[in-house]
Amino acid sequence: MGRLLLVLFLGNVAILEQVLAQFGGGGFADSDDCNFCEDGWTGVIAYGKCYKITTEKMTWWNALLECKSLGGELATILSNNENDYISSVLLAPSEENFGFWFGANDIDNAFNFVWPSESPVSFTDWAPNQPDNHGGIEHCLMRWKTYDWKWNDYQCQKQLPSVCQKRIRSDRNDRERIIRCHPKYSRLSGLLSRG
Ligand SMILES: [Ca+2]
Repeated sequence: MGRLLLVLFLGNVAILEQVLAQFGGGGFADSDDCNFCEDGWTGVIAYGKCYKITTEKMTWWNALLECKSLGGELATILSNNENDYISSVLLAPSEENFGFWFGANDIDNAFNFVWPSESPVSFTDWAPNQPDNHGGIEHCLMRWKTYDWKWNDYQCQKQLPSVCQKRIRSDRNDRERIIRCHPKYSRLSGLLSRG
């Protein structure tokens, strides 16, 4: 039931726009039970994800492996809201990095970008004149500080920091946990109770 409720909860976009609450940061009740993400990961329940910046610079291939070694995957970006959240909250504080790796690539078929799961990339936010496969050797997605963190296809062997993701931890008590941990969202209880 809890999982069903969470699915219903995650499915109501209009309400979810109001609950872009960060987990793992300030404003979260000081209880282990309220940690939807592991230490060092920042979560957004609306996207069902926890994110982690991997500051060590590495190739896209190694970033893919690094995220897997952390129990996650190189991050996907599935909507404009998620795109904005990542740039404004996760990337904006970066002063020294001009780009971050994400999971999309067109290694198999130029200009046909897919996520690591092989699912096609639907939402995009390319920088002007991108993707351009410059020199015929740009096949991995980076978000580019130069262009307000818009997207650029880039050489996979370049060394960049990256963003990993995991699913948020969920269980049958999600509804109660969400309301308890974020009392200001208690108005959601009516919606959540429909399940
Ligand atoms: Ca490019």
